[in-house]
Amino acid sequence: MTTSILVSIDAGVQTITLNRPDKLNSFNPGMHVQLRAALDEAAGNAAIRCVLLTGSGRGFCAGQDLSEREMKETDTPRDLGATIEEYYNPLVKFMQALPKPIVCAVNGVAAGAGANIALACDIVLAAKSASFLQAFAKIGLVPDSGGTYFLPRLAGTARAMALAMLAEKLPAADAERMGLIWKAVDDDKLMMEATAMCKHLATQPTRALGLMKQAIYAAGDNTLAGQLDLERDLQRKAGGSPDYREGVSAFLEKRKPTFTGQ
Ligand code: T3D
Repeated sequence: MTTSILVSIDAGVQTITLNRPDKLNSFNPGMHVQLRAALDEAAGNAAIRCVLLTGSGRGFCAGQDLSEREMKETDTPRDLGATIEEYYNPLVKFMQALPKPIVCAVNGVAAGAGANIALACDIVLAAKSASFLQAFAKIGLVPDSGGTYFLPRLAGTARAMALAMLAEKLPAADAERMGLIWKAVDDDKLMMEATAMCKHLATQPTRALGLMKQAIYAAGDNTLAGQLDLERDLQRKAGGSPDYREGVSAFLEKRKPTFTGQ
């Protein structure tokens, strides 16, 4: 059986590769289910301390598989809200709530929901030849999978609006310049850099990294006072962790800390 998702685990890093290259790794229900199962494993397995998401072949992900959306004029329109509710929204929510870092290595075009799922990752690296495309306007849809949330927050309303309405390919270097992603890197360095970053993250205080996600993602919706309260509460949790104890001991003993992720 061909699998839509390839999964491997090494040195605390779970690598998830979207694997429908003939369709630019676009989503069908099987790929959704397999991706979710891999992320469930990341959540439940303490040995996984970082997730790396990438795509096989020349694309990262072209969003929804449109070959499953062909319609005759007489067909009753499909309820797209139902697929969003069943698959895309739970995926984005789960990724953001996962208390471990998710790094995305965008190896080629990221279009439609594929672009926004990349933006939902915590740190995004992209090959210089990769691009981001809010393809929705081309087919009469609106950005989903968090696009209308992430784009204005990351790049500002003016850019979000033009990216959504014009549906032009945004090269990776421009995405970096606009602050949509962390870094555009040479194509032949992408996987090396992404893997090295993930291996490093997998040695870091995982619990604290998870709490950082919680704080930073809450910031967009909080007042300063609310955010300060949240930071106090999260610092209380981090301060009770074995990794905090280890970090302070290592500093005082002038040695490298060995974090367990607890
Ligand atoms: O429906 C719901 O449940 C609601 C949820 C919606 C979420 C969404 O993501 S809606 C947006 C869907 N995605 C798109 O509209 C993007 C469609 N694809 C493209 O615009 C282009 O393929 C790209 C700009 C991404 C890449 O262009 P290019 O020229 O590099 O490649 P290509 O030749 O167009 O594509 C290569 C192959 O992949 C091709 O197949 P072929 O002709 O070689 O057999 C193409 O049909 C296939 N492919 C690309 N994207 C999709 C796809 N097949 C199915 N679905 C796709 N989304």
